[in-house]
Amino acid sequence: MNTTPTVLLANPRGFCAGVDRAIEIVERAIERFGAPIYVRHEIVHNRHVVETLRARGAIFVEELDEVPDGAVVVFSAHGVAQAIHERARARGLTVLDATCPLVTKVHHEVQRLHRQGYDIVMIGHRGHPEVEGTMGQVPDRIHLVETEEDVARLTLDPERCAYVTQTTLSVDDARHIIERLTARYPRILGPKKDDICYATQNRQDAVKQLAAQCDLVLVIGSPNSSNSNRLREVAAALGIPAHLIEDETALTAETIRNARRIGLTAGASAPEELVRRVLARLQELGAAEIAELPGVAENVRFTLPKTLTEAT
Ligand code: 0CM
Ligand code: SF4
Repeated sequence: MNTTPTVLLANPRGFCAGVDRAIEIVERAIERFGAPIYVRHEIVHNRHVVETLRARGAIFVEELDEVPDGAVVVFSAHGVAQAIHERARARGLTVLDATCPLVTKVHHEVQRLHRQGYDIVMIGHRGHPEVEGTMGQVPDRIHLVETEEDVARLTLDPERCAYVTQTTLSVDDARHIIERLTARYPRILGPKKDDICYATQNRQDAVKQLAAQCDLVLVIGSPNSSNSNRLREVAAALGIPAHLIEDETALTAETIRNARRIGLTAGASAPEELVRRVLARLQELGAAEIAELPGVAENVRFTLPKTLTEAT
């Protein structure tokens, strides 16, 4: 089949307010304190973002023990357990907390529920740093649920239980798990709907619209980015072939063979610069028209930590 594919861009896509803030914290910390600045865990789950900041003087580590005494350390957007805050304090490290305020909000909720004696369910993905950070807000009585099947294995106090969620879950998967939970524990407390953030919700809505009009969907994002993986899954669940790609180098003529309408979106941690590079590559491979879908405007902005905004 000889076709000239067109490209449709999802809207919104790419950076969210929490990612903007986290990157700015690292950039400003380097300006204010000088390199090197230590960052515990990838500031956001994107290889390009990490490499760019590394070139400017950020040193990425997985454990606080790797941060030397007297250094400045930034905590990633995904948040950290209380034990890590305490260890940093005990060592006298200068901490800049880049945890997304929407993740911090869930941390506070978990602490409050624990103080009030609730058994807490955390709906999320095992091993993800946000899940470790949120569950690590309290010493006990918090249980991870990853799937609908996990709900059957819970033994909660039916009169005093509550749930919170990871911020980057699939909206549809989370709803199904919450339905199971409320069927088993009718008195369970929870947020109005879930703790999925506005950016995750909007990007999933946008990729659904996109997939409905395309025969191939490309999602720009790194393999460890939860929200980016969910975008690919949402498109695939609608029966549209969908690929998660790090950047334009993943694309060959084979990837887009027979596609007439290619949908393109980007996870919350993927820079718009990569969207431009992928578009340029698609044009090299023969794509013609490029159009952007209409979408909701996002006006969310978060303030920076005071240490970085106060005059020296
Ligand atoms: O949580 P996730 O893996 O999607 O993280 P990310 O760094 O890709 O996206 C932004 C965030 C947060 C918290
Ligand atoms: Fe915050 Fe949502 Fe962005 Fe994560 S994806 S950093 S929770 S706004």
